[in-house]
Amino acid sequence: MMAGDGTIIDPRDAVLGRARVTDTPELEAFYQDLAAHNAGAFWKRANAIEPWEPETRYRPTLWRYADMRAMCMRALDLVKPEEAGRRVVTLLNDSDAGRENVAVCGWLFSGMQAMRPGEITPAHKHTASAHRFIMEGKGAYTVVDGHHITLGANDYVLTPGGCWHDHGVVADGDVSIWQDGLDIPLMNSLETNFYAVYDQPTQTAAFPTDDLPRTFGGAALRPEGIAAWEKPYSPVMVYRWDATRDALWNLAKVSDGSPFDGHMLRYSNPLTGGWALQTMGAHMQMLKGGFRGKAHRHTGNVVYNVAGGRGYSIIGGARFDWETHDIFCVPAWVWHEHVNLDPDDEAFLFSFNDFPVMEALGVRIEEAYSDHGGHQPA
Ligand code: 1HN
Repeated sequence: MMAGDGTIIDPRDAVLGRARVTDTPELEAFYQDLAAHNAGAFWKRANAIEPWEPETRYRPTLWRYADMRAMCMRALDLVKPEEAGRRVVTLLNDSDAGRENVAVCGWLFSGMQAMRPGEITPAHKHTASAHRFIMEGKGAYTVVDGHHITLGANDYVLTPGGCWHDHGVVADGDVSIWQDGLDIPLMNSLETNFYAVYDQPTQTAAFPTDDLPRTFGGAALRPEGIAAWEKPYSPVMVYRWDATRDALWNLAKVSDGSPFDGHMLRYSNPLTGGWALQTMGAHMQMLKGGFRGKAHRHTGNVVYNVAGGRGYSIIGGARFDWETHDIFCVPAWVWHEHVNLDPDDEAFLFSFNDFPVMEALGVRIEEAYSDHGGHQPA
């Protein structure tokens, strides 16, 4: 329903407890006087700022790898990483909010970073946390607070907020493309983002190569006799694809998984079982051949990267077909369900999210879709 002044009226607002004031000439004059005093009548805006349920300003959006890979290749020719700082093609949510906030979805930033063999991105740090999913390439590495970490396709790697980091690809490697995820929109909304550049172009490794994943990456095996890890993020730093896939296969041998997500593993901090970073979480999920998930919705935003396979997701009632390395997002409180189109082979979906923020604030809420046998009308 539309009021005379163009505001949307929800019929549910015609109840005691909701704002339903009829404006009069005296009230209009009052509103003008309030405005002149940097004040307003709460009841004019109460229903808009207290929606009955979350109303996202973001839209489900899909980026095809075939297109975006070509854009990365063009960026390779057009700018040097030293000039660009980071040669990143930003993924902008298809909404005014996405373009304004430079957000892929909600509190999350994402981009695709491309690097040639022999290139480096200069060392820097920021309050915002980053994590990355390696889409293709050989010989890529990152250095995080002096820890040199080698990277391969489908690995997931952390750059926690406040850590110095620089990246590169070794001279005899391949062009590497990875997806970056950052909590930049959150940090900027909280007005907490600081940035600094390192006094050298790159860090000198201060520890043996891959020391953190080799020390802490033993799944249930926890090292004794070494200094306690006091930091608020996971010490594993990089989660290898082979181990992740094997863990999913093992899980599928003994469990049916979730009706919504199939078999799904959290990239966790092994010391706490919680999320690897304080502000962003990540998962790898496996949809078995022919899997057809049920629909649900939840608070928090999720950005997916198809690690392998072919299928589609119905998000807010619209179908998005995907294949390997396509990226798509599910905004907060939007119904979604996933389907693997291959009857025989698994599909793998990497995803990252802002669930740790939702949990820390006590607002992680989920609901299953109950109509039509749990599926959105197509
Ligand atoms: C950043 O530090 C990197 O270090 C990539 O690779 C993308 C996007 C926004 C802000 C910082 C990187 C980024 C970023």
